[in-house]
Amino acid sequence: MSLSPKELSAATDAINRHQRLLVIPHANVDPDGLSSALACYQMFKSIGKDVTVICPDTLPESLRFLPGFEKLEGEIAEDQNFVVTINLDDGVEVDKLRYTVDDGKVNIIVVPKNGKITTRQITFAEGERQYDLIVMVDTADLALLSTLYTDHIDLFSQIPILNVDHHISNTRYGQTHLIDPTAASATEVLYGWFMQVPDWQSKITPDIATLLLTGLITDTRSFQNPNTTPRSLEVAAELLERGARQQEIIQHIYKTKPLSTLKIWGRALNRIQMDTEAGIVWSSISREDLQEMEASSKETHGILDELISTIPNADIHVLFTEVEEGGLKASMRSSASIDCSRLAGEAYGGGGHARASGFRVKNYGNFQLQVLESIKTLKEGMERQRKESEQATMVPPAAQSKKGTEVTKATEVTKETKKEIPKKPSKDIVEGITGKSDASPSKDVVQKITEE
Ligand SMILES: [Mn+2]
Repeated sequence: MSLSPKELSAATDAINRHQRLLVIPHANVDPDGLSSALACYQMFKSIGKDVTVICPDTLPESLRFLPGFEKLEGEIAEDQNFVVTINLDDGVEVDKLRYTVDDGKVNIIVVPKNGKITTRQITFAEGERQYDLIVMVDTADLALLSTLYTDHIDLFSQIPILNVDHHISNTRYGQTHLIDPTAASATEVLYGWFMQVPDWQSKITPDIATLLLTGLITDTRSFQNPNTTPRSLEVAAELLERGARQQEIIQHIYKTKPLSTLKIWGRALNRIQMDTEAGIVWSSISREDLQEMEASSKETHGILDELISTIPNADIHVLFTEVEEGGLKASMRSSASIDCSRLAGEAYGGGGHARASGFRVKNYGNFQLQVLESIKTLKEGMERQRKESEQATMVPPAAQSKKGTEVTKATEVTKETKKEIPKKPSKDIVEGITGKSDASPSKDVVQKITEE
């Protein structure tokens, strides 16, 4: 743990000195971000704070098992009240309060019971903000909040920020920092912090332990990634002792897929086609398939990896998906002998990396015929590349320079594959977000006034 006692106590102070906390993880939220935010929510609630916890995306349905998931709000309610104060001196009493709105003006009508109210008794002020501390978790930079930040820049510049993270790239925005780049997950940082505060230690419930372990398991890909340290394993063991429900996490993160996803995978695997001579394996999902399975085109994510592991011996693997907005999208992977970025570019103006690329076709009459047409075009492109490399091996200098580019591309590929693999359960279900803003305090006040 590379956090100093000074840093830890500064963070604890920040929490103790504030009351209305706003907890936010990064957008494109992942299990570590969301678990960290929910763990903060539960811990700070239990010590008597008012806490609002935000999920900057549509709620990922696959993480609904996380304790406190239903507390997540989608929008920052940024009501700043404008307060009109009437000084009730000279024994003036108020009988009624009304307001009217007309011609773009609000008239606040104060009916005195006795006496008279004059303009001299009236003062104005901007009311308190709804939050007095922002707790950012797992977020290397505020820009990663995307529109949640750009829509509320004032809020982020006026309210102090406590920045809790484990990314080495953290830009240290905010006033108080709790950043430990040696931690495998943001939840590991949180665990170290919570354990260090005597009053909080005992408040790590099995629910909070489950949240903290979720971040640790997912950010290390079940302790497979090199960021796993002896400390991470210790933390995991301690969390289990504190009642973290490890089986529940594994079940929901790694073993649960919606029925529609399984059906659409089944359809794709059933449709595998192969041209052994050309070295192509492909499959296709039409719009009718998606409708029939009640699936979305996003659920085809991951099928390509499945194709590759099912039939590894091919030079390219392609998955064609007819997308909702019209046209088709092709995702492609290749062996080292084919540059599939070039293949996609030459054929349909697509692109990507040497071993992972894609392209789109907008206009066609029949999807299945277009798939066959595309396969034919790709085959021609592969043929060209094979001929070229045959020629290149016969001319040493050209071959050498080719080798050079091959190497740089290979490094890109690793990055690309890494990018595509993360288990980021981004589902598109919006629920209960819009309803919540209705409950904002300002509205309550208005209702009270009208009732009277
Ligand atoms: Mn993380």
